[in-house]
Amino acid sequence: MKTYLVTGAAGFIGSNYLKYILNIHDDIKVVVLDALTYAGNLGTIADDIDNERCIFVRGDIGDAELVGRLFATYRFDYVVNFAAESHVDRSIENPQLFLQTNILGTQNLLEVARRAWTKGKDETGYPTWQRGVRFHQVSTDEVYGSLGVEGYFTEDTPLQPHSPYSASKTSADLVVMAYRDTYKMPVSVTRCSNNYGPYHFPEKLIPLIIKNILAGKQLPVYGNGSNVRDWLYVEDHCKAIDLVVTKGRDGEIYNVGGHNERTNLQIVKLTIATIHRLMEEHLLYRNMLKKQVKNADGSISIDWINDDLITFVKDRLGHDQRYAIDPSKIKAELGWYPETTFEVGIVKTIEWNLNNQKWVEEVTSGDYQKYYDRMYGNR
Ligand code: NAD
Ligand code: TDX
Repeated sequence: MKTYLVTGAAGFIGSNYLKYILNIHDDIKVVVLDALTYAGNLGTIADDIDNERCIFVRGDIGDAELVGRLFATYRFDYVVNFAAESHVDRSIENPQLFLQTNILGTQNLLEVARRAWTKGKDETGYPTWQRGVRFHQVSTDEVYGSLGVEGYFTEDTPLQPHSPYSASKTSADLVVMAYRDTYKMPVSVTRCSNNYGPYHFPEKLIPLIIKNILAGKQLPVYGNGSNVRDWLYVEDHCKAIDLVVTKGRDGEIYNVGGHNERTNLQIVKLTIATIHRLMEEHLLYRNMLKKQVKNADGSISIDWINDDLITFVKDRLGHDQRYAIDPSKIKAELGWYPETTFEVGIVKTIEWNLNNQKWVEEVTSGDYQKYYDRMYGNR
């Protein structure tokens, strides 16, 4: 049986990963460590935690005493580090928090793991490591900077981050690789493109657009909407991380990408058109619209769901123009490929949002913080 420390699993990708591994592996035990920042929602994983297979601990990845105690109690085989400040726009407003969490928090996890997993030294002075352990860092394609109209990021592309967020993630990657090179620590890193899917916090483009369309609000597109992102359905990302953690080679970096490049304007227009089509096809969904406009005959109008909702707003500072991943390495070594096409993934994502509007409202209203107090008091 393998024991995991999964950090940041009350957030978007971490919660999807937690559900994924609990579903596909029978013989694992997971401890979730999450600080429950504005982006962490305990309600998302309420059905998965507090049982013999999965335990939730509220805390900071930068807390050496706490992480040390967890290692001593649970003797982890794997650390999978999702915990981070993840929003580029927020990093422009408050860079320091990103450096604190993303760099120093990661280093703290590495250091506690190093102390717990090493026994002695070999004849050359390098530490000897407990067998079968692995520190996995969840990283991002943003570490590579920005592409022009052509080309792809490979694992060998030089690191050239631009935002405080991507600079902090790059620094964390470098610290992980420093532990590999200096101590021969068994580590792995995945660098992934933009994810979308269930439990995506509606400050990010796709869930924000869906939320605003359902409410009949304007859709803010930065600049002229020509920036390109490579969108990946979150479950495909979770599958890639699981493969790398369990079967990937020690010390390796793997790029994970959707082969799905779109401009932001294309994404917004496709989301509008898809919601319009779903509304046309399902009366049930029309009834779920927050903005209700009636036709003369009393039926619900959806004519207003069109591109006129788009509004071009001031561009993001230092806005990277294009990201695109070459995932050949993970395909060749581990057989991974993005299984969910964007056309299928966006319908799943919209339907999930329609069916989980209470979740969306709770995470944006801050009510979810009350959930923790209700569930756990001041533990
Ligand atoms: P998220 O913002 O939805 O979730 C982050 C989680 O980390 C939250 O639950 C939050 O409470 C927790 N957290 C924050 N600071 C913490 C701390 N100091 N200690 C413990 N927990 C803390 O993020 P996400 O979108 O799920 O991203 C997860 C990881 O994947 C991040 O490392 C991010 O850089 C990376 N990533 C994200 C994307 C994407 O498209 N969202 C793409 C590539 C890589
Ligand atoms: O309202 C918006 N309007 C808009 O045009 C928002 C929120 C975003 N955008 C643009 C900016 C980007 O070009 O859409 C694109 C996507 O923006 P985000 O959803 O904020 O994602 P991005 O900045 O690309 O970063 C995401 O992918 C890489 C994640 O948030 C990161 O954590 C991950 O590392």
